[in-house]
Amino acid sequence: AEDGYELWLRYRPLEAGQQLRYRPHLAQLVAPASTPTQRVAREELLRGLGGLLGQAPAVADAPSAAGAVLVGTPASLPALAGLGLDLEGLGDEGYLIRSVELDGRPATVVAANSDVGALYGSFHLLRLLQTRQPLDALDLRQAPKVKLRVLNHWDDLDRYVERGYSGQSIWNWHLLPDWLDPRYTDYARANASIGINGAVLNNVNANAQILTPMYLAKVAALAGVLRPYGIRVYLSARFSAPMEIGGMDTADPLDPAVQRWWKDKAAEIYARIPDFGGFLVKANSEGQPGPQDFGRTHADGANMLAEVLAPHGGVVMWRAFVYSHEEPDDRHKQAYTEFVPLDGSFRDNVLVQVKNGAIDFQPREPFHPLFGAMPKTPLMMEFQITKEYLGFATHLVYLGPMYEEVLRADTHAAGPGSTVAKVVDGSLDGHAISGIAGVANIGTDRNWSGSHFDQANWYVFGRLAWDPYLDSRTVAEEWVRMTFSADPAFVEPVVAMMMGSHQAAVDYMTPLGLHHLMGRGHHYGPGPWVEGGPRADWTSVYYHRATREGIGFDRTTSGSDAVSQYAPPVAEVFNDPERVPEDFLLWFHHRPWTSRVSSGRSLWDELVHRYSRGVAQVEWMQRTWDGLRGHVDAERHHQIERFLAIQRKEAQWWRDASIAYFQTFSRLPLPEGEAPPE
Ligand code: GCW
Repeated sequence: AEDGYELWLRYRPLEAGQQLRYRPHLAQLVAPASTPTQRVAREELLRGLGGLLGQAPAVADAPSAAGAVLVGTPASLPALAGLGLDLEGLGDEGYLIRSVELDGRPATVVAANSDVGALYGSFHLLRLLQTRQPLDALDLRQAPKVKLRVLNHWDDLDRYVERGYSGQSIWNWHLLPDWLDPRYTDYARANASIGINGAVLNNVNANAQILTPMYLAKVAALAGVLRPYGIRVYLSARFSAPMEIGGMDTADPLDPAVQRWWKDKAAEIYARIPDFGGFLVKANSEGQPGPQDFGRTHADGANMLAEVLAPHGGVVMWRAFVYSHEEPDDRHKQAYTEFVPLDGSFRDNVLVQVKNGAIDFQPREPFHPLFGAMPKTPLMMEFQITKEYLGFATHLVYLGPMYEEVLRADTHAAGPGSTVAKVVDGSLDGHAISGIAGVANIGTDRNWSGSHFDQANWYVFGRLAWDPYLDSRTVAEEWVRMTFSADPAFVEPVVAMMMGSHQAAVDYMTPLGLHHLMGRGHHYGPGPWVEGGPRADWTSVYYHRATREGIGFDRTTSGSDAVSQYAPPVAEVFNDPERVPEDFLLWFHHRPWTSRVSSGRSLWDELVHRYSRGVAQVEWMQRTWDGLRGHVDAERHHQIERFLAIQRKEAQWWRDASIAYFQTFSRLPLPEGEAPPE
């Protein structure tokens, strides 16, 4: 059934003409299979090529025919050694794919320095076919630009997924370690196909039980499934674990007994999982325990854990998403205020993991002011793949353009061109480690992500983690071709739907830099009126601050002064209502309803216009998708059509509710041609 289970690895037969074109290049497969990783690479190629070409290539130990494909390392496949391939610079995860001549016969090589590099190259070769690229004169070199490319599962041990909209946790703790669900293998294949090399298995709001022997046995079993695919396992560590499962009465990071407890725990973990990746920690945020409970700093806490992991090669990913809802200062400023003074005091196996924006995965946020502000510390990017604030799994919202916008933003930290991508990949400040994390949107739903199009967000996350300079449109095209159809009459409109979908959601939810207007708690529908009353960190009525005169949160130098956390050239622009990008106008400024914006409209009219534009864009997506019936199987077409209908209904809900609410402040009429909310 076309239920989406196979993701972008469907490997359905190509068009007959394509098969004819490709077969001569893929007649014979020479891929050693003496290690687990080599075996999975060979299996994937046989499965993929067999599916795409209608018949798998013949397997041989050495090339003996035209059209051989050689996959391996110079060590695993001696035939590669004599070809003068330049494997330097590919590191231990990169690969090259090249068309060569062997004894006068055309052949293709997929070569790497390591088995996992060859596995990544195998997936790339398959992608070339899936996207119908020519195989005649290949000369591709790829190496990941970021070292740690990690999914963060917010999965609890009872299989509830915090902010998960695609069923339960795929980790069946009850049946582990004895039953290894085949889904784990398919999960690993999907991740390896896009270069993801780490998975934090449990929620950052961590349960200390995961560190007990019973659970560690289960974690070790999962690590065994993921290992051949180059994926390391990490765990979220609860800072107070020594108290909860260690019987101690403190978790003070400077207490020698606490340090010894963690040292033993690390040894215990590495005895079971020799390639364990390390710990992810959410500390002193939203009520979680942390070093500050004992009068210590984030650096004290992170360094204590880093110290016990270092001898085993592990890292600490310490989250900077720290704020207190009791703190009356602008929440935008809290992480920066706490972390910048600690720059330079972290051990070198600590990464500080920073959300893309300073509030919380809003539909659109300016880049987090910490990027560029901690040059002595490797900063990991934390993106959210699950769409907590973007319509869950129901709304079609492709996150590629949003990720790209943040990665390309210029921090000006070391002069112009100091993009967030350069901070994150370590190139700006010369860091040896670097990382990108994505909060997973994966669950037990047949289609993994809750909707077909949300698979694209998993995909684009992985592709951008590998290369943060890729453009999201190219990635969307790839994904559409692999997942649905390569027919240009289909690809073009569907990519257009995807590329416009993020702006559409911003328009019908939180236009012009508004943010956190969602219903409190669930974060799904509109709730700018804030049920349950104000909260200190929202500094009164949420962040929109609507009044009779105007709307928006004043973060300028005369307001909360969050702008001053950015480098001067950026701060200057954000501080100026005439120069700030209009998409962030009300993020940084409180503006009169009657002030003019660049379209020539008043702010009020522009707000209404953008809400309506968002709804219209969803209607356009519906019409476009309706017109594509027949290009894709009825099963997936139907579900997407119904989901778009839900999105249309809810975009209207967002628009009407928001406009009606804001109108109680502005008391202005709707502009000409705009229907009033029903
Ligand atoms: O986005 C918010 C979520 C919480 C989450 C928290 C965090 C895991 O609403 O559910 O907790 O951020 O990132 O720590």
